Formats: sequence, structure tokens, C-alpha cells
Amino acid sequence: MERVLIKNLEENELSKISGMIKTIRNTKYMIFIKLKDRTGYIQVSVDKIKEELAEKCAALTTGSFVSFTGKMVMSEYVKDGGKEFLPDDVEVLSLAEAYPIEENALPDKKLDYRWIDLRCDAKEYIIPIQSAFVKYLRDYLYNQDFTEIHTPKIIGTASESGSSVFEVKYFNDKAYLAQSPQFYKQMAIASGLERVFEVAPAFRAENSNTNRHCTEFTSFDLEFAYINSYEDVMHLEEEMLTYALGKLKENFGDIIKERFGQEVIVPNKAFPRIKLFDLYKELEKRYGYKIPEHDIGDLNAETEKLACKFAMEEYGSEFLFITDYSKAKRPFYHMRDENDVPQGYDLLWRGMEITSGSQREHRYDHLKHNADEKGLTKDVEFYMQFFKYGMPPHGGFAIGVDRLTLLLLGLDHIRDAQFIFRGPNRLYP
Ligand code: AMO
Repeated sequence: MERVLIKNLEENELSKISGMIKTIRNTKYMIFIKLKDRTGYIQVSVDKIKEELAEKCAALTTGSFVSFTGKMVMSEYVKDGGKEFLPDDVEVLSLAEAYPIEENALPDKKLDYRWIDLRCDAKEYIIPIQSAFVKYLRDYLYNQDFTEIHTPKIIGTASESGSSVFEVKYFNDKAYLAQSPQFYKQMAIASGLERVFEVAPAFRAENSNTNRHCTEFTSFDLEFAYINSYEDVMHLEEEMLTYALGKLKENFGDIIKERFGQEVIVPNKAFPRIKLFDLYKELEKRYGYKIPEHDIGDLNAETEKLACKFAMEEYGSEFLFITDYSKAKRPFYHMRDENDVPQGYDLLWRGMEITSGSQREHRYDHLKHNADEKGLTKDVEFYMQFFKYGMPPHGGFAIGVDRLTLLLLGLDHIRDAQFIFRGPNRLYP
């Protein structure tokens, strides 16, 4: 018999359902099993009058995978829609041992058994919602004529100044894990592709044990040509996020509210923008906060939080674009204006940086000047080649998918926003 998904069950039709046992309750006359498949839950009610079946079901355990054959009926005694499955037969596909973790286990222990941890009510939607978020972002870009690309993650030279790279042995040579597809997405522009994006892992050898850093994360990168300024880049990001949040609210708004207690807020106007040094002034004026000397020209975690508080109070916005960073703190590939101000931005959401973006320097001489100034001449030799044989004006940005998930669902730590977390002390499972 063909399997029927729980969502598609028809009343009184003989059907076979398959799924995982979420809970099992053995009472005097009945056994109640909460069965889950990818479309939802159903209560399977086994009457102990059916002795042979009841005996088999009594031996089942939480986490076991089973198939039941029987009929779905409507019952006034069953909560959440009143559907109940009355089986005639059970087939055990895999019997689970007792779980090695409880819901209140320590985070590290839960990571050891991540696949079991993801079965719990609080977490089972994290990955499906993340998948939908990325799909909506992708959909937006396909509608805007973007091409998805796939760039190498094992590379010959470090691809981003400033961030630490993981070195790997490559036969008799040395290679690195890509911190970003930055150089390759720009190379794609040089190849004439005009509008490209990539959703792929990025690696950072940063020994940061914070709730927002991982050593491997998923980077949603894009790059597009024929822009007039970095305003065009910010505008595209704003439109893309607004579209995706709209879709998320429509399709997952209720479940996000119910399971995570978070409201999906769809922006209804342009995201506010502020220059970095104006932000410093605002934060000092409003909250008496002074940025530490060593962070001047950049943001730190505390500034990001306060900046978002300011954006909400001043503009009623969860998002805030920060522009006009110091050139010392920005990569050499950002275009600069006549006053040497980088034409780039960071985007903050709910207290955290989610994006960096900019118009890129596409003029060979200017780019070389910027690279020389940062002492990178040798390191970026191969990248400089892309600009010698024709390159249109262009720009782009990258969003951290794990941070998006963390903030959308109001999770405490990025380890829960990743299917499998990678941090300085985490290489397994
Ligand atoms: P940047 O280094 O700011 O920019 O990274 C872009 C975004 O990626 C996410 N991110 C991280 N997420 C989790 N753990 C980390 N260790 C981590 N590092 C970064 C953040 C961040 O905003 N090439 C540029 C982008 C561009 O200009 O197109 C870059 O990589 O959400």
C-alpha cells in the first residue's frame, strides 16, 4: 500500500501512514501514540481489544519509526483538529533506544546528539523555517534575473583581508578554506554574468566564543553590475528582505509566534540610514554611551544593540543601515568617494549586524592604490587580474544565514540556528 501523508488523510479511507513516534501513552484500555511526519501530527489510538496489535504497540518507544495501516476518523475527544487514526496493523521500521538526552540537558550535550535535539517541539521548525527563508530570498533574486553560481571553497590565496583563514594541506601544497566568495563573485561579473548570487559555506578561523560567531557559516552572497552607487545595493537588499519577510509571515507567521514567541514584522518603508559618526553622537546623547577608543571607526556588539534601540525609537524600524565607515576598517575593494569615504554599509537587524555590502572599486588604478595602501599588493595579485580586461561598475553584499535565523526566531545562540554547529570547540557530530 502507498504511504499517505498525515495532512492528506481522507476520513474513513483505508490508508497507510509512516512517521516518527513523538510520544506514547499506555492507559488501561487504550494506547495513544502521537505520530509525526513532515506534514504534521496525528493521534494514533489503539484499542486494547485488538490484543495482538496492542501488544506490538506497547513495545514501541519514543523516536521509533513506524507505519500504521488503518483509517482516519473525526473525533470530538481529540484536540487540534479532531483527527484520529485507528490502526489495524503496525510495521516497525526502526525501534529507538531510550534517548541519551533530556530536554533540560546542557547545550554541549545537546549538540552531541543534535539530531535528537532537533526532534523537540521547540526546535523541530528551525531548519524548515530557515529553508523557507532562504528559498524566498532566492525566489526574489531569480525574479530579478540573477544567476546562481558555485565557487570554490578550497582556494590558493586568502580571499578576504582582515579575517583569519583556515590553512589546509593540499597534496604537497598549502591551500585555504574560503572566508567569502568575494573575489569569485566579482570575477563572475567580469565574465559578463551581470547579476549573480551564491548560498554556500564560508569559513572563519576566529577563536570567538560568542552567541553570533561560528567558524563555518552559510553566506548568502550576491553581486550585480551597472549600479550608480551603493544606494542601489542597499535598495536591493531592502526589497529582497521585505519580500522574504512578507512570505515568511504569510506561511510561517503563526508557527513562529506559537513556537518561538516572535512576531514576523514586514517592513513597510525604506530602512533608515545613518552615518557611523552621527550614530556615535546619537548614542552618546541618548544613552550616554561612548564607543571605546579601539573600536572607533567600527561597531562592536554593544553599539549594534544600542543602534537598533535607537532605530526603533527614532524611526520605528527593526533595521538600520550604517554608512560612512573609516577606510582603515573597511576592505580595500570598497569604492571610495572624493573624500576617501568607503561607499559601503553594514545592515543591523534586531541588535546585530547581518550584512556588509558596498559598491566595489572597478577601476584598476584606484583598486591597486587601495590594495597597495593596505599592504596587500602581493596577496591580491590574482584578483587584480579580473580588472584588467574590462569590468563594469558593480556592487553587492553578503548576509549571514545563521544570524538571520537566530534573529528571526529569537534564539539565544547561533549554535541553534545551524543544522550542525561549528565553533572553535566543536568539530562533531
Ligand atoms: P562580512 O565579513 O561582514 O562581509 O560577512 C558578511 C556577513 O556574514 C555573517 N558572518 C558570520 N556569521 C556567523 N559567524 C561568523 N564568524 C561570521 N562572520 C560573518 C554576518 C556578516 O554580516 N565579502 C563581504 C561581504 C560583501 O561585501 O559582499 C564579507 O564577507 O552576518
